[in-house]
Amino acid sequence: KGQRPLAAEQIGEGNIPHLKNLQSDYDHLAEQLDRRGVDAAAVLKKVSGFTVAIPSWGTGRGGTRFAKFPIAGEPTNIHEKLQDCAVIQQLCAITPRVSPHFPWDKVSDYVALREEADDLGLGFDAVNSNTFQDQPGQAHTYANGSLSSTDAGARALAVEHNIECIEIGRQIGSRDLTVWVGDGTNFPGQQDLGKQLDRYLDSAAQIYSALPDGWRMLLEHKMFEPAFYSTVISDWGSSILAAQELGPKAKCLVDLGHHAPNVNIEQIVARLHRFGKLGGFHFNDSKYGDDDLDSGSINPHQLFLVFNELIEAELEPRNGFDPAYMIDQSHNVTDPIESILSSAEAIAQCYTKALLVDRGALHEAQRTNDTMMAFQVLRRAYSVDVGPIIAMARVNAGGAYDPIGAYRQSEWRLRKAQERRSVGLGAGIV
Ligand code: PSV
Ligand code: MN
Ligand code: MN
Repeated sequence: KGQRPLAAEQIGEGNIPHLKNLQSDYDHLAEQLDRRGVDAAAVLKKVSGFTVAIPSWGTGRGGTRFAKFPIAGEPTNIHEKLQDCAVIQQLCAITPRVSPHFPWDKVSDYVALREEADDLGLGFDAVNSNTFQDQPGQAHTYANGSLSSTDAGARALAVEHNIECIEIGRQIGSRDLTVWVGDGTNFPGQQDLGKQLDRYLDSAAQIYSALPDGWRMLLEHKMFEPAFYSTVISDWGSSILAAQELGPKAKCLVDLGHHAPNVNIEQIVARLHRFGKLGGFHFNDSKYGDDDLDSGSINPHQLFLVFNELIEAELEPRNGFDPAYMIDQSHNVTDPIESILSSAEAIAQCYTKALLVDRGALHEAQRTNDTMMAFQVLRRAYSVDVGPIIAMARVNAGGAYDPIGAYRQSEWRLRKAQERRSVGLGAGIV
C-alpha cells in the first residue's frame, strides 16, 4: 500500500551479498548467548517490536544560534520532511512514527496529512507545541514568557495554541501533547519565582482540561536556555510537581540533553517511574548542554543505563509503563537522514544490551550486596556486540543491512537537490 520513496527491491537486492555473513554472525552470537542462558530468538522478537519516533524538525539541519548551513535537497515543508522520514523508516525499520511540531508543520488539511503519512508507511507520535517564539503578526508577544507570562493575553494565546495542537493531534492520530516552554528569567529579581510558577500551573491546567480521553500531556523540563538565570520547568523536580498538581494524564518527558552535566539521568528515570510519572523521552546526546547531538555519540553507556532502568520499569509496571520514545536532535554537520539512522541504531543497541542483562543474577547480587557481581552483570551485557541481532530484525522487516550505505547508494539527497526548493542562507528550519 502507498508509494514508498525508495524502491523496496533495491533495498532487498543490496542486502543479498550480506545475508550469508549476517546469518553466520547471528548464529555465532546466538550460540554465545545460549551459553549464558539467553534465548537470542526471544531477544530478536523483542527488538523487532521496538520503535522510536523521528522529530519532524530533525530532518533539517537545525544549525546553531550562530548560523545555519543548509544542504542542497534539505526538506522545506512537512510534506518533504515526511518523505525523508519515510526514507529513514524504509532503511532502518524502527522509526514508523513522526513527532510533528506546530506551527512549523502547519498545513490546511490535517486529515489529508494523516493520509499522506499513512501512504508513506508512517504514523504520528506526540504533537509538540511551540510558544517559545513569536509568529508573524502575533497579537501578544512571548518575549516575557508564554504560559507563565505576566501578560494575560500572552498566556491565553499560549493556552489556545496548545489546545489547537491537541485538535490537530486528534486529526492526525496522536495521543500525546508535549509541552516545553522556554519561560524563565535572565536576571535575579526579574520575576517572582513562585508567582511565575503559579501562572504556569494555571495555564497548564487549562490545557490539561482540554485533553481528550486517552490523551497525555508530557511536560518537558530543561535546565536553561533560552532563559539563563532561571527556568520555570527547569528540572525533573519542577516537572513532577507540576504533573502531580495537574493530574493523572500529566507525565514527565525526559530529554537527555536537558540536565546539568553529570546528573544521574537513569536515577531520574527510576524516580519518575516510581511515582507513575514517566511519560516519554527525547533521545539525543550532549557534552556540554542541550547539544542535540546524535544518540550514543558521546555517552553510549549512559544510554544503556537509562534503558536498563526502563527494562526494570517494564518488569515492574506499578501504575503502568508506556513511555513515548522520540529522538530530538538537530545540528549542523551531517546529512540529517544519516544522523537519524545512526541514532536509531545506537538507541536500538542500548535497548538490546539492556535486554541481555541477566536480571536474576543482578537482583541476587543486589540482594546480597555483592557490588562487584552486580556491576559485572551490567558490564557483561554492555560489552556484547548486538549488531547482528539488530541487523537481523531490520532485514527481516524489509530494512537495509547497512542503512547508511544503502542511503548513500540511493542518491536520495542528490535527487532531492534537483527537485526541492533551495533553502538558501538563513532560511533553514528553526
Ligand atoms: C527544547 O530544547 C527542545 O528539546 C524541545 O523538545 C523543543 O520542542 C525542541 O527542543 C525543538 O526546539
Ligand atoms: Mn526536546
Ligand atoms: Mn532541547
